[in-house]
Amino acid sequence: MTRAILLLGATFALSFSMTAAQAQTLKGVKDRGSLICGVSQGLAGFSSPDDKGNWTGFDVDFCRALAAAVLNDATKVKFTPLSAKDRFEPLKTGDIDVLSRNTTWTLSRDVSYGNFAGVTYYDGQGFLVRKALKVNSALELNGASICAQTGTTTELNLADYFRSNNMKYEVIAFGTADETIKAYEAGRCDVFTTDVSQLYAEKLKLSNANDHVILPEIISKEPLGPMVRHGDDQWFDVVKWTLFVMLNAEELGVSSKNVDEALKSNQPEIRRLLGIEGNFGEQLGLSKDWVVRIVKQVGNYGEVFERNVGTGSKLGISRGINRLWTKGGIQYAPPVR
Ligand SMILES: N[C@@H](CCC(=O)N[C@@H](CS)C(=O)NCC(=O)O)C(=O)O
Repeated sequence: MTRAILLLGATFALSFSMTAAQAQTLKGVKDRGSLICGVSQGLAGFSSPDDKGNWTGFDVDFCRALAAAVLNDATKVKFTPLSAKDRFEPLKTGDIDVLSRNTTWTLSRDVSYGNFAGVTYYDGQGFLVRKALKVNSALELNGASICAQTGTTTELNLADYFRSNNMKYEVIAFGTADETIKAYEAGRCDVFTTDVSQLYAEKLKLSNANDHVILPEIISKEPLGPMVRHGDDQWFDVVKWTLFVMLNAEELGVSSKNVDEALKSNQPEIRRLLGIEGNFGEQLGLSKDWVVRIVKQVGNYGEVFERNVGTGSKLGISRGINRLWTKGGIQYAPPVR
């Protein structure tokens, strides 16, 4: 009897300390004074370093928004470049606080590697070919050789698409985006395939980008979003709501340019979003003005999209389905209440 109680107590203590140890990411980031963010090894518009090691991009800005929210300083981020294949392990081991690396939300990743905090970019897989190949549709690719990257959903979708259309293909897979696009440019394969946003990014590396064309077919759903470790709900909430408030800020017309003006607004939704009313920041373990910090230092969702990948950027991608639900798109965030 006594032994059973002792055993029960020990089990309880162990499971309690494990929960406590796992639910420490927010505290860890605050104590460290910086956020460790897993990104790609270099993908224009999403996460790429310049010669001086300054990172920019859509996924980078999401990490900067998190740092603005938690540390009141968007520059306090250490970026860890990760290949597609090796991106999940550092999240599990605690080497990174968040994975913000054009990662598709799938069932098996959600179960095996961590929680997806939302969808920052709704994407889909496409194909890039040389115009000289005189192909107008992916359905004309029977027998093609195709360059793709290892450890991605890309490889899996490719197999599905060719099988369901009774077509043959040969895949040539590489470990990095650079190797893959270089192999395509060198003529080692007829086709380059990845998420369409990444086709736009990688196309910039080709010496004669105009000699290549993106085919019209989108063969998969690639909802891209940031990931956190399993078992830390507090941090999961912080990351999730950082995305939601960036979307809500855009929806309510609050941007980096007018946020000071918006602080004087008498619109209840804006007042709650900006922490003038309620204690929403505090509920997350942050400060009252956490959203003001994000919007001032990084911008709302629309500003981040346009700056990094939008029609005015080098990539020149139109918002498409990533428009807000109020503008005909599918980006929709729950309310701050
Ligand atoms: N969204 C897909 C593909 C992600 C992916 O890794 N794409 C490559 C193709 S361009 C990439 O980003 N490479 C950059 C790198 O390896 O650093 C996934 O989650 O599996």
